[in-house]
Amino acid sequence: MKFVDEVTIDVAAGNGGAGCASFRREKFIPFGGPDGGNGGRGGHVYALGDRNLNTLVDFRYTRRHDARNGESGRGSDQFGAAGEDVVLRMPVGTIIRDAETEEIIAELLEHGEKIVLAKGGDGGFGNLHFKSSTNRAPRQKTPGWPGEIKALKLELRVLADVGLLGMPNAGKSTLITAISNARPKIADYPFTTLHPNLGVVRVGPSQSFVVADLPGLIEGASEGAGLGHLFLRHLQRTRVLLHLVDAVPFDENVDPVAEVRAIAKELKKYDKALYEKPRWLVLNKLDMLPDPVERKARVKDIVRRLRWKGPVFELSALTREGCDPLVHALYDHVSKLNAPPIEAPDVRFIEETAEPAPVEAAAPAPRRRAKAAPKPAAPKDDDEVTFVPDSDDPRFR
Ligand SMILES: Nc1nc2c(ncn2[C@@H]2O[C@H](COP(=O)(O)OP(=O)(O)OP(=O)(O)O)[C@@H](O)[C@H]2O)c(=O)[nH]1
Ligand SMILES: [Mg+2]
Repeated sequence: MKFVDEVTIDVAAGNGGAGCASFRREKFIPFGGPDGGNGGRGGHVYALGDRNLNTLVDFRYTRRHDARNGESGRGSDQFGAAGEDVVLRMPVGTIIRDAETEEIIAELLEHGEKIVLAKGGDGGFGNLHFKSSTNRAPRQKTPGWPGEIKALKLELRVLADVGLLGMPNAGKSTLITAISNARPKIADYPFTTLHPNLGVVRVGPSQSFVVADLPGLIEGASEGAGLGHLFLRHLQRTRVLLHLVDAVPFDENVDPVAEVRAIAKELKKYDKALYEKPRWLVLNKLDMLPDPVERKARVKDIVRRLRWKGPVFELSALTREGCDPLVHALYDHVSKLNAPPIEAPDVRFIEETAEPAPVEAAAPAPRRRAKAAPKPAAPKDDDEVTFVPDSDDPRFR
């Protein structure tokens, strides 16, 4: 399916139906009174988050979405029916902006999240609404209110915990295939991957996180080289970036250190916040160096020349060597950030345990008071009420 992550659409909610001015007319019923009903509400346009969708392609072909108008009111006390609503299903992770002001209207972050994009107009009042004791034959009626019309820009940013970043052929798709359930195309030519692929990594029965495999990024992407750099938006919601590098390039002239620097530069050009996100270095294709001494020297050399301070992982996505420690480290990192904040203890319980004495001392007091002034028994029934004359009342002296 075609992957589309940016579209502009128009939505129009329904207009409210007009109110009706009418009078009851029947044989032998003179002055039947007003019976014109109100108009119905126009249909709303909603957006609904759907985790089963992963592209905005449907909106590329259908650009305008109109809800139905409300029905007009009719005579004989008939109110108009409300217009049918329109529900637009969008992938989870969609950002909805006003196309003119660029202001964010909503972000769909959960499956089933429903928000109103355009509100339908209210129906007008029929003359029945205006009747009163002083105005018994009103002829007023009002037209319905117009529905909202909006031009919207939809942008999809996939929701993933971990993003894969690297030059083409670094082995990003091979890595996501090795650790998750995703099966993207893998080939030894650049730009095999053309759109983001998501994969769920299962660490335990109920422990998992989501990884996003992205197309390759190359130097000059900000000027449009390769596939450009706009797909980097899909990394903006991730918790950590895995910077994959082919540590043993086939071509002797290719320097992995220069490649890492080039990608970091492109990242900075696209978005400073993305550049400052936690980024882990993953040295891939180390199965090409079977000698442990040589391998160690290569890793050390790359890390030293990069002056890399963050975490470094040695990997072979093809043989799956080194994948387990990486997956566990990622899960620890992601689950720590996703964990709900620890709630402050309930103050009521703190007070109770700190001062137990006053509660005991105060306890007998109400019992004594109850003895001194016993409550008169409540009368069971109205018939049983006995009248006790009040001695202060002058009428009984
Ligand atoms: N020897 C070896 N080859 C690998 C390893 N990982 C990936 N490859 C090979 O490298 C080539 C490119 O792998 P991909 O996973 O398609 O690379 P990619 O980063 O997704 O590339 P693009 O989608 O084009 O950006 C394939 O031929 C893989 O078989 C590895 O750990 N060792
Ligand atoms: Mg790929």
